[in-house]
Amino acid sequence: MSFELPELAYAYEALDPYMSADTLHLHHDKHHQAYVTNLNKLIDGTALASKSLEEIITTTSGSAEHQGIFNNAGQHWNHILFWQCMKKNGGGNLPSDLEKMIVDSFGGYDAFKENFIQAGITQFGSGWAWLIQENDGKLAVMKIANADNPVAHDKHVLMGVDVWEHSYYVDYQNRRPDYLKAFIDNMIDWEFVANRLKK
Ligand code: MN3
Repeated sequence: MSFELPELAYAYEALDPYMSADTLHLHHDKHHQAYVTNLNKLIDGTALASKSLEEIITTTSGSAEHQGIFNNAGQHWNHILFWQCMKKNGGGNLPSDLEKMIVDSFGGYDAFKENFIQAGITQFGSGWAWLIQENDGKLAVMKIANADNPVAHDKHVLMGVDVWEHSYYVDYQNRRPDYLKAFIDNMIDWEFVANRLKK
């Protein structure tokens, strides 16, 4: 089986001005495509070629020999979710079940937002910030470096944001905090996030 780049569910202009069409073309069509192309090349003819993306990630996690496969598979998974977390006219009110869980877990929506933005800011270099649901049902924020992936840590992700420079430099230059704030306030598809809650 070979992996394919999924099309975006929205137009390249849909997130403008918070994430420009230029950024989406570069990030989706070039960067994400490169992860998919590299992954397919690296697993071709190996036992991994018949595995699911999640199986490839968990199988290759921590293996120095399979670092390249892990990186490209992890980034393919991360980006698939990232694109789904956003929509045109995103942000705004949260579905009530998700809002209640955020208040219960963080003390309030503002505290969650501060916590999530700080995770994104303090991820040194490249990486990701995630909102996850722990096994006890509570929500938490986690950050991971580079191409690491929440599946490899057995974490259930609700949503996440790419803080590699390719995700924001065209639109925000070095202002990563502004990008993170715009992601939360203007880009997140909260219905999609709420639908990922484990009941
Ligand atoms: Mn990226």
